[in-house]
Amino acid sequence: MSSSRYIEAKEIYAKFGVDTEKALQKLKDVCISIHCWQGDDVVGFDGKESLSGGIQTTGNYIGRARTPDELMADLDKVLSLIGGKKKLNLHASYAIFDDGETVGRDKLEPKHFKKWLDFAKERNMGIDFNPTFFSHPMVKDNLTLSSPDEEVREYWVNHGKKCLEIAEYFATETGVPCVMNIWISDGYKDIPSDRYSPRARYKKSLDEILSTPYDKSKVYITLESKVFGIGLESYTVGSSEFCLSYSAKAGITPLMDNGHYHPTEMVSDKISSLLLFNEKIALHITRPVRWDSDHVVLFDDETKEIAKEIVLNDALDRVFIATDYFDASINRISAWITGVRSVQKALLYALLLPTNLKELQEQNDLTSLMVMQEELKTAPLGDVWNEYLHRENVDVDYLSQVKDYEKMFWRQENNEKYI
Ligand code: RNT
Ligand code: ZN
Repeated sequence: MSSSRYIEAKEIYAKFGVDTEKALQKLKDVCISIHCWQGDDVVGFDGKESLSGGIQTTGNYIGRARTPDELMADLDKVLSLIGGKKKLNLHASYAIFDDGETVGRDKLEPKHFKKWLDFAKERNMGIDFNPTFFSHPMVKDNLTLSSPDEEVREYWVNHGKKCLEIAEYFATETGVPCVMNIWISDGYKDIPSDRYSPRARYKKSLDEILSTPYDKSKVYITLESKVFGIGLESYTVGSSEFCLSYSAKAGITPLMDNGHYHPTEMVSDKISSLLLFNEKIALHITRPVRWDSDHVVLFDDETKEIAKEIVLNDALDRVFIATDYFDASINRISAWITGVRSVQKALLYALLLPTNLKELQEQNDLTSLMVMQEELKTAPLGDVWNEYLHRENVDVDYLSQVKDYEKMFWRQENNEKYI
């Protein structure tokens, strides 16, 4: 039964011309691809190399998942406290090997992800996938697909090809298309003498990876750009211009991570342009604080504005939405949930906007537009949000559950994970 607060909120929104039932219905079907790497600080299982690639997790809060079983258990806790449709977003570095087995990333096979497939299938989820072009001894001089060393470049091309096969396997086995995202951190700390050749080699490598036959109805290849990384401040090979041009030319899907631009550049402003020229686009939703810091996503202005661009342009079925943040300074499970819920809450916020906002702009009634947008900020979104969670059979309060989970582990396992 709906709460009296929801019933009242429904009436308030109706006065704005908004149907809360429709909004709730739409939100139910939006799929969020949940990144697995929040649970273990992006370490992975295929070698336990320390994190490289110009990205950094900070904090030493207890409870980092150290094994596939721990990560899966933590993910289950997260999934139990998030409503809506979900997909699992895996990195190749999360391959699970049999005891004693070691396999190079250029030789990975579907069987190394069978446990993840079973995990996802049991939970009715599709899987998205990412080749891992970082945290590995074959990253030489901070270069992979753009390396002048043919042995290095070839190794990573083979990794990309293997991942494409694995992505198709996930899609076939789950029956849900797999988004395979390519991101490399290749670049230089200081001013390069040649910006052209590394990009030419990256282009060639991508062409080689894409020459692997694959079923385009099953796998969507996305390409993620970036402006800089730690130790890669002066030049990144996979810049925005490179990635957008390559995607357009090769007919793959561009991916924007909202931490990967200059601080006053907004991804919310870029979405409409990409929608005009691409059937599908992809997003990594994160929260950059002063730089690409990958803070936990909050229900903040830019997240709302991103959601607004997706919803008001009627593009919910054209945007692959994934989360991408990693915070090790607070309980990781709570961080995971806060971030995904914030994305969903922002989408609900956008779904509860009156459609006539666009008309006000067309009529140049910018006065009403400002007033309406301000009034809507304090409309009773929280009551509709709680109703959404209630209908999804998910508790509003996740904090106490996360704390209980933390305590339980602490007691039961006596417990290295929480030391
Ligand atoms: C890094 C990129 C990339 C990674 C993940 C782990 O800046 O955002 O998407 O965060 O692939
Ligand atoms: Zn990203």
